[in-house]
Amino acid sequence: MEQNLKKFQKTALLFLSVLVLTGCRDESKSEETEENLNVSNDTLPEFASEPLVTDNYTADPSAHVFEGKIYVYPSHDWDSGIPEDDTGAHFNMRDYHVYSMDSVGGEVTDHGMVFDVDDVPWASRQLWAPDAAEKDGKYYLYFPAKDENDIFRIGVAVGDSPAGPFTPQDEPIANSYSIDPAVYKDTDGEYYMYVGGIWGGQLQRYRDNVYQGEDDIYPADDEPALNPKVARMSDDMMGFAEELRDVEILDQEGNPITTGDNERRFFEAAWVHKYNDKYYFSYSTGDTHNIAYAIGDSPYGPFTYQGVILEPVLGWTNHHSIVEHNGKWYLFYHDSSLSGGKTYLRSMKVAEMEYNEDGTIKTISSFADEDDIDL
Ligand code: FUB
Repeated sequence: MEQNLKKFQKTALLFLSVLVLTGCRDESKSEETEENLNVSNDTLPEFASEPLVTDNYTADPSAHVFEGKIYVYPSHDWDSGIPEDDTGAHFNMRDYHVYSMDSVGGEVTDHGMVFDVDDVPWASRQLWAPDAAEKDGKYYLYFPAKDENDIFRIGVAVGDSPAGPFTPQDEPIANSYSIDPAVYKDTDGEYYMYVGGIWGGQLQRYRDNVYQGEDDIYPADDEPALNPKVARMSDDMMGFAEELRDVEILDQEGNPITTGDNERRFFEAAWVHKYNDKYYFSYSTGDTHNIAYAIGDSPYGPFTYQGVILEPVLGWTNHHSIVEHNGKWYLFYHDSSLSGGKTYLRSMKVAEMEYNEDGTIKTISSFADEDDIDL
């Protein structure tokens, strides 16, 4: 009973802290108050780890082991002065940097800017969360950006080194849409791209892969939630080998997670990894700020919901990647600690991730001690 009360108090404190420090953002998105936050650092709680980089804001870190090192492909946050709105216009990123480290805890190398939005012929703005893949000695950087019609598409840029530079292609990937590409290389050598994000990520504007127009359309609360999408990549890694299909996320009874189940339904930030021959699909729940995960037997799913990998961080968004290096598993994520709580100025961090014996993942907190959260 006492333990339950403590857990409730901790959760309530954390929730309040996120609301206070990042602004109240409710489901209806009607009361956004988080722009131009000026939270002084002495109001911040203690964090479990430090930002990996402090001379740039970095978010949405996608980590991979290439050539024996950990390479990280983050978004590059900056303060562009664009006011906040419900489409996420204040996330107005315009270029990418690539980072690497020999191992977690080692020096982080900034390989510099690998391309700018002006280098992408089809893109107009908002270079959001990228990911990278290697095949046959070539490196592919996948990224979402808005086209001239303000519609998110997925682009690809190609290079000869994991550190870049990368040359963006003239057109986005055919039949691509929405945001947050994540490319998973399966143990049989096939590659799969997962995409999708609701609200600013525009996934709600599509049905059966067809754009329905600018109006946002959501299923009713008791209907299955909008699903992320997956497609196997073509041999040349420049496109899809098949149509995008739904990634189903089920509850333990085998029923689809519903739209109203905000604690568990998919919002954005898909990632897939394999552990003990099982596929783990992890994602952000968005307005409930969790990194959740579900397990399945195929890269296509369906995936059965298991729980939370990372609790809400300081800042509205939560976005991660998972990588194994030197026999340990790591969760790369971001929070807004370095900017004092500005939700669009984030910093990438890393934590070791551990499994329980049954293959479930131990939940991680980005705070040193949630009891210490100082409101
Ligand atoms: O960084 C811009 C967007 O914020 C990403 O695409 C989302 O996943 C969220 O982190």
